[in-house]
Amino acid sequence: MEARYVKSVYKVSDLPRDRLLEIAVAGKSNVGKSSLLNSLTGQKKLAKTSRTPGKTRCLNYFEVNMGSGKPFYFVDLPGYGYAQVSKTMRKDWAALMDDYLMLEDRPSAMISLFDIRREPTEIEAEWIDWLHRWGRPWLLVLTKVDKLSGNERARALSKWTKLIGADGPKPTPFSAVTGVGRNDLWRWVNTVRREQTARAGRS
Ligand SMILES: Nc1nc2c(ncn2[C@@H]2O[C@H](COP(=O)(O)OP(=O)(O)OP(=O)(O)O)[C@@H](O)[C@H]2O)c(=O)[nH]1
Ligand SMILES: [Mg+2]
Repeated sequence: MEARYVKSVYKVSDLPRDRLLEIAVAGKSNVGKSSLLNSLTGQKKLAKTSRTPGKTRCLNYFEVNMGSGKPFYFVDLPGYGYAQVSKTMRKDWAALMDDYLMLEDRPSAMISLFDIRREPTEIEAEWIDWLHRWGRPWLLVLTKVDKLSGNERARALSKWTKLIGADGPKPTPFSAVTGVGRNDLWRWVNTVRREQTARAGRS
């Protein structure tokens, strides 16, 4: 497997036009989006990670080549929800994210990240409702599970499972530190790729 940085997109008119499958990674700033991509690809420095939240202001495209099948993109989305950044910056991100998520043809699928230590709020419930209505494949990933004990982990997992509901995908616990959840994520990504190939073959 090979992964490489392709480009940073600041406005939707600059999106790549090659129509490759596109899997977006979304979540609050500091939740571990870039760390997850580095862990999945086994390249520690692929996506920039930072202790300072809110650094990423654009969509970062990474092309992944699995050796078989078409290459696809992982898209590292800008993290939302940090008060430290200026109002103008926040407005720019929100506009970019809105434009991107309103597109008819992308992303093809979404990995939505939440810190397993945080209690889900109304905002998370609304986001999950949106994902249900969205109609494309999505997965909810609970990050930083290495920070919790087994009991705490189980409790958080059941809370999120309930919030997603029986008609949604099971939440996937993940740690960029221990590698927990990596295989589950790859399995899901490959299912999405297979479904996409099958759909393309039919049309
Ligand atoms: N313990 C632990 N720390 C993690 C994990 N994933 C990320 N971190 C840490 O959390 C911080 C933020 O991680 P990033 O991957 O940069 O988060 P991000 O979501 O890309 O943040 P933005 O780009 O600002 O939106 C870094 O200090 C990481 O080392 C994890 O699974 N376990
Ligand atoms: Mg990041």
